[in-house]
Amino acid sequence: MRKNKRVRFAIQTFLGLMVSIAVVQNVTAHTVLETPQVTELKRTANNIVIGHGCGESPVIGTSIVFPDGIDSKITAGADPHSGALSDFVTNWGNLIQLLQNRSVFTEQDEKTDNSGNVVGFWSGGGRGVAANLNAYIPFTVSAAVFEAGSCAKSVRFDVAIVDVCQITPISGFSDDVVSLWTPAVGSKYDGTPGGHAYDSPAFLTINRDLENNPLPDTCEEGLDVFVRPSAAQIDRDMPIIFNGIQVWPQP
Ligand SMILES: [Cu+2]
Repeated sequence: MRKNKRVRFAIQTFLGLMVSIAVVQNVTAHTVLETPQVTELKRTANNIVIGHGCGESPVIGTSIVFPDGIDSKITAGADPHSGALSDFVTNWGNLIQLLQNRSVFTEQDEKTDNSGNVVGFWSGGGRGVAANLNAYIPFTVSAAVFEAGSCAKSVRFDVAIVDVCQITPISGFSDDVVSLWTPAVGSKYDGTPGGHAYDSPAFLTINRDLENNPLPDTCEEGLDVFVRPSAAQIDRDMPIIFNGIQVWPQP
């Protein structure tokens, strides 16, 4: 009798443990895009999905940078591509638009380059996102157009995202302070190998509309193209500027 009770207790404890492991796995999903694959020639609504806090700390802001396509690192198939992104996508630049939504954070704005093209956005302030919950930061991607004569069948952009849990200078970064969902390209926001989010950017893949914009006959399989932001661009565009003042990271 006693032994039976002990066995039952052990089984219950084990099941309880399994449930809590399952829950933990659920909430540790990385920060990603809600819709990582979109189709050429279509405007799409999307969300940055904040996956979890920095350890136990709530997220108080997030900063997002898309490759500008100007000094980005482009790979076509397995080969580095030294030409322009417009060899594959003719209208990249200003396809991203932030949608206003104060339900997660109280402040938000777009980031633009010298030509006024949107290269990213940020959102922050207010009570923040509880460490165990997810949150959506909505934005749209306007219709991309693939170069008709190119062999590109998809173009994947690395999206650099930093979830901020505590405002510090870059020298104060750690897994309890920020989650660095950035490509490791040598920027100040790379983080350290072995860090929780190291070299785990979010991805936005635009697939060619093969019906309306078929591959030229000479292309055979078609090419997958990859676009990573440069270190210089991430360093320039990642900081959050609010009313003309850099509020994160602390200068
Ligand atoms: Cu994670």
